[in-house]
Amino acid sequence: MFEVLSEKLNAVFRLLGSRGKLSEKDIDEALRQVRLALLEADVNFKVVKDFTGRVRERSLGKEVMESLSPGQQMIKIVNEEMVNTLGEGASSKLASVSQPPAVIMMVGLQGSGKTTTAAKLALLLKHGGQKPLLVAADNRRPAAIEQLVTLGKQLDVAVYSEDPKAAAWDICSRAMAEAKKIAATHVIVDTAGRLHIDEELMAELEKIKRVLKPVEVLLVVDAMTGQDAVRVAEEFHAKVALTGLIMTKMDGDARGGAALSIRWVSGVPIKFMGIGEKLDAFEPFYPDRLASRILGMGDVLTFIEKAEKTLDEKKAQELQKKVRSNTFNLEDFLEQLKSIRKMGPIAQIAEMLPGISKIASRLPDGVQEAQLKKVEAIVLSMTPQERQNPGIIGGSRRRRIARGSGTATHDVNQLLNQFAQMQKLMKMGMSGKLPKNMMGMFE
Ligand SMILES: Nc1nc2c(ncn2[C@@H]2O[C@H](COP(=O)(O)OP(=O)(O)OP(=O)(O)O)[C@@H](O)[C@H]2O)c(=O)[nH]1
Ligand SMILES: [Mg+2]
Repeated sequence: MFEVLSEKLNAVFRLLGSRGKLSEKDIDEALRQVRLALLEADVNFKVVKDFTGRVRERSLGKEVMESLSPGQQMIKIVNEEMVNTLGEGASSKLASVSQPPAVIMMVGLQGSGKTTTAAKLALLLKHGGQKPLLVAADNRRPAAIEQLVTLGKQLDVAVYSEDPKAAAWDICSRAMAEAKKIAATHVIVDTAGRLHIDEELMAELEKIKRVLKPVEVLLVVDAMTGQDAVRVAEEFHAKVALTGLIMTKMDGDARGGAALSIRWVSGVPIKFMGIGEKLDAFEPFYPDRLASRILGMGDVLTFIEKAEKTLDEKKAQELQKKVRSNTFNLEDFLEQLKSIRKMGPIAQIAEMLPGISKIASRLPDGVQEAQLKKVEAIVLSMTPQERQNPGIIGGSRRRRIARGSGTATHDVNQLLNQFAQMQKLMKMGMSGKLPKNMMGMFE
C-alpha cells in the first residue's frame, strides 16, 4: 500500500533521525522533500500546503527545537498531522438507530465497487451478530441484480430483489416492508452507478433517499482514480449529503493521493476500506493506522487484531496467564510461531510490522519463510525439558541442537539470546504487546 510514498518519506526520516540538532534550514529542506513526495503521490496541492504548513509551524516550536532528539520529534509531528489530515477522531462506526432496521445506502460511480462492498459490509455486520438485508436497487442492468443475489447466497445473507422493470424507489419501499417482516437489523441498498455524475442519477438517488430515510449514505470510491475520486466525493456530498466514504481497491497500486486528500477536501469521514476482491478483504478505517502504514511505522494494531482472531480465545487466555506469571517457555513460543504462520503469507504480515516492513521489501522472496522455518527447526530439536527451561541449555547442548536442526551454533545462540530478552520484556509488563515482541525475534 502506497510503497513509493512510504519509501520517499522514510528516506527523509532517516536523514532527520540521524541529526543531533535541527536548524530552520534543515527543517525546510526536509519539508521540501516531504512536499515533493506528497505531490508525486497525487495528494491534492491544497492538502499538501496545509499539511506542510502545520508541520513547519510546530517543528519550529519549542517541542522540537529544545528536545533531545529533534529529528524524532519532527517525525512524530508528521505522523500526528497526517492522522489529522486523514480525519483524527473520526469514527468508523456506523450510526445506530433506536428503531431498527438501520438503512445504509451505497452510492457511487460505475465500477467503484458498490455491489461488492455492499456484500462485504453485510458480511461484517453478520459476523458482528447482526441480521442484514441486502437490497438490489440497481435495476439498470439485470446482471447487477444477479450479482447481488449470488453474493447473498454465498454469504448466507438475505437479498431483496424484484423484476428490474420496477422503479428503484418502489423496490426500496417494498424492501423496507420485507426488512420488517424478517426483523432485519440493517438494510444495505445497492444502487446503480454511472460513468459520470449526471442530473438523472442524482434525481434517482434523492428519490430513493426520501423513501428510505437512511442513517448512512456511503459513497464508494475507487482509490485508484486519484484526484478524480476527490472531485466525485465533493459533488456527491453537495447533492445527496454523504455520511461517510468507503475507499476501495486500496490493495492496488494507488499512489495514495485520493486517500490522503479526500477527507480534508470533502469533510466527509472515511469509514471503511476495501483491500481486495475477496469478501473478507474489508476493514474499518482508522486514520492513525493508515498514517503509520504510510510512514512505514508498521501497523501493529491491525496485526494484533489479526493475531487475536486467529488464536482462539482459550489459547489466548492461557498465554496471557503464562506471560503474567513469567512461565512462558520455548514450547509456547513454538505454538505461537505456528499460529503466526496460520495467519497468512509471511510477507503480508511483515508489511504490518515496524522494522520488518522496511527490511521485508529488500529481502528476496522466501527468506522470511526460511527464517521462520529455521527457528522452528531449532526449537523442535530441543528436548521438552530444554524447551520448558532454556536456562539449562549450555554449550554442548547448543552444539547438539544446531546439528539436529541443520543450523549453526551461532543461530541457536542468537535465538536463545533473543528469547531471553523477550522474557525480560514480558517481565517488565509488556504482555499486551506480545505479537510484536514475538516477531521482533526475526528482525
Ligand atoms: N482489488 C480490489 N478489487 C475490488 C475491490 N472492491 C471491488 N473490487 C472489484 O471491482 C470490480 C467492480 O466491483 P462492483 O462491486 O461490481 O462495482 P459496482 O460499483 O457495483 O459497479 P456497477 O454496478 O457496474 O456500477 C469488481 O471486479 C470487484 O471485484 C477492492 O477493494 N479491491
Ligand atoms: Mg454494482
